[in-house]
Amino acid sequence: KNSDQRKGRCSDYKVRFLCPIDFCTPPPGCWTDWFDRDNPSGKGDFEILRKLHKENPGKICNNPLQIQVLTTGGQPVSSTGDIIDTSDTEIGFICKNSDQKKGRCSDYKVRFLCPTDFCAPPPAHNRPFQLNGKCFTFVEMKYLIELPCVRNAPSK
Ligand SMILES: [Ca+2]
Repeated sequence: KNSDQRKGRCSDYKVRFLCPIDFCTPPPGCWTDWFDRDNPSGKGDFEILRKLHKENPGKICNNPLQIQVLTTGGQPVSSTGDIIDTSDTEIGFICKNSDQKKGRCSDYKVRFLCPTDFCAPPPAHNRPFQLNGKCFTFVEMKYLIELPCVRNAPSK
């Protein structure tokens, strides 16, 4: 406040903030769906990658790059005050009820960032399309190039 200063005026300041890693430019890849396989009713909330793999074949890559965890209500882990046992891309996520002062973990969901070779094919605007009998596609979402037209299998 200017009124707090002996010289009657503050200097002009600027600020910046350190953000969590998932705010920063992520490595190339794609996020899986959210998974919530367990509830904290037993020993805790166990969102174990090995079990998620078994229960959701083909839905999670074998070598995730990042894990993201939220409560099932969409709140960040830091908002719950829970002590987290494990949260990584090898084991997955573990919150043990016995670690909590209140005796019980919140219910969490997890998702994983997978490398691009696991991700879905490019979106529709990258697929070839026909115009006036010629075939084109966009490259790098910028350049329009002509392709030899490939005939689809004849319909019956
Ligand atoms: Ca859960």
